[in-house]
Amino acid sequence: MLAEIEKIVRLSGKNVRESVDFTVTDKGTRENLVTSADIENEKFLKKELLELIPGSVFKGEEGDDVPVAKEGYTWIVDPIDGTTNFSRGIPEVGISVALMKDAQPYIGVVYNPFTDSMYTAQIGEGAFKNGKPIRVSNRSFEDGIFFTAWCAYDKRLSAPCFEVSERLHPRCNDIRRIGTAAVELCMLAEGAAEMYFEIRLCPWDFAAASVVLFEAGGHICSFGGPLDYDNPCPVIAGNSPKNLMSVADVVVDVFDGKRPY
Ligand code: LIP
Repeated sequence: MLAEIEKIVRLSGKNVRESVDFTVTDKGTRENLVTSADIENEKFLKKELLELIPGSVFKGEEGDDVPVAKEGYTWIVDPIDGTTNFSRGIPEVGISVALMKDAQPYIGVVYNPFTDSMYTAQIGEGAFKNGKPIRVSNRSFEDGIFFTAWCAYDKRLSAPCFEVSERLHPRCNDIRRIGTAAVELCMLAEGAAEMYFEIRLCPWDFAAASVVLFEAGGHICSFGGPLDYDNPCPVIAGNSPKNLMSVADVVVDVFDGKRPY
């Protein structure tokens, strides 16, 4: 099953990489963009993945936001994670496909077609990048790279997100903002970075990468509890429980222990 999903995602990546005359519109705010390539790729992935598992449910960012099935298989798909990057020719994007089994994460595939980086994982079978096993690093917080963002889609939340960065930056090695949660979380899985925080992500941004990171020995959760695979939620991740908690403690303090939405 994983090999067949990888083949479909790789083919979709070729389509995205070769997309040139795409149109760009927004989804309500000037920062929340969608391109015709996103929409076309979601249509392609929906057709191929539903044919792969007849009777499965498809949950996608561009028009297919349905509940995860409590029993059986559900696809959670972001056809282009990092749409703003893609729309500007910044080659940091991830095609993200998760397969849930009885509402639990089962398989995750994240592919950057511009760097030909294929991250794959199945629960209990390990995590891989281009077929080679990957594992989180054992770096300390002080040596850690912290991936984060400042809530471009809802700038009322930007100030506290910057406060989290301001409080953590002196304690860690440095901060990065790549612009695609799926790829950033996979970079934690391969040991390129150590901590992650975003105050508001949708399930299709993190579902596939959460399987890759978990199978690579990483840790990921939401604000004081498990990830929500049905609704937008905060996401905190780390290469170790200690490093994850060092981020979570600051996040909880800055947001007064209350999720802002
Ligand atoms: C994006 C995420 C990114 C986040 C953006 C956006 P999209 O996904 O991957 O990390 O900061 O706000 O949600 O919208 O490009 O699929």
